[in-house]
Amino acid sequence: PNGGDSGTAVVTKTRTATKRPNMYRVLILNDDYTPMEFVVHVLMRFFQKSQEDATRIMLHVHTNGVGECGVYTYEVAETKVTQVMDAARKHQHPLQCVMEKK
Ligand code: TYC
Repeated sequence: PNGGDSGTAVVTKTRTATKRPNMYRVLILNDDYTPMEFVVHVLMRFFQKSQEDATRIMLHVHTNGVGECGVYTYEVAETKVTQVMDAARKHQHPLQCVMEKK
């Protein structure tokens, strides 16, 4: 009657891509030599922090040894780390910046 079709249908459901990307924390580390003003400048320039937030983060790192600059996708975090390390090297400061998976 229906041309030999056994009646089995293939149903394909599409699913909206909602997978969240892996996120990475960008951290700066304390050292004894990098000037406080340079760290504040870096936080304002590369992490869009206000003067007040930048100062708060810098003092947190100065006191605790490490602090968070922001959380980004892999490529953005990698770019931020490179920008900070390049600026530090250019000014001959030992400031260290790293990223870690959240
Ligand atoms: N400890 C530095 C000083 O006393 C200031 C400093 C703060 C350096 C934060 C690095 O990530 C840093 N000049």
